[in-house]
Amino acid sequence: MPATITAFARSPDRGRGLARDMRVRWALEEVGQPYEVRLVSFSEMKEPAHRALHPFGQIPTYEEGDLALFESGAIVLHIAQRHAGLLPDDANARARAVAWMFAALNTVEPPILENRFAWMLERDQPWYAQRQQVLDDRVRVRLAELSGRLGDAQWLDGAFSAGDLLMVTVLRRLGAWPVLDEYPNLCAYVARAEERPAYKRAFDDQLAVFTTSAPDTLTGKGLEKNGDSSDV
Ligand code: GTB
Repeated sequence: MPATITAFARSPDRGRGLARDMRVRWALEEVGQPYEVRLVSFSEMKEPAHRALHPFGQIPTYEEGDLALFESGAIVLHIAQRHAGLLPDDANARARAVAWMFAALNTVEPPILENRFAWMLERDQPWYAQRQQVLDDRVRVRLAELSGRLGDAQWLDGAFSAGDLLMVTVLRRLGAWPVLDEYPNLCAYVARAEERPAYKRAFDDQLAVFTTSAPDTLTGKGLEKNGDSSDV
């Protein structure tokens, strides 16, 4: 039986691959595992049936036989541990790849999300300009550090790994803010990842959900108009 994941029935990002099911789809494509997708609405996510899978009432979830998982990082790690292609065989290299997974989610993603949340939810506030400076600086510090570490390499530590997969999804959360342009090697890193056939398949599949779903009342501002202010 293929694994089943959950994704937004109507993603607020309009299929730009920013919702976290994209990480799981991409990982499954990288390791060549088939999967099924159960689409859930915002209200269904908060129902007991979904909360039994995900205590916080979110997507993505992952079901495989008796196993039910939540948290995109844990799901990607599980896939990478079960199937070849996302973690090196060498024990030390494997440990370093896992360190990059944690770095993506614990060190690089938080300042990016804080910045993007503030822009989305607080940019009309009189104090926003001052706060924005601090938040922008925090992101630039991390990007500069990451850029310095990546240097001229293709990937963060040798071959492409689950660490790169998560890092690229995190960097893509910068969205329309062109700050990444200040770090040409990071731009090239993201572009290189987006060229991977597995990435393209995952992206196309999540985009197809949006393009084939019925129009709704979303506005150009996105999540805050759609009842999902908990995370973007
Ligand atoms: N830490 C968890 C994980 O990594 O799995 C976080 C999961 C999470 O935030 N899920 C979001 C969700 O279910 C969707 S991905 N939100 C609904 C809710 O909380 O009620 C976050 C997301 C949403 C939208 C965009 N976007 O529009 O660009 C990007 C990312």
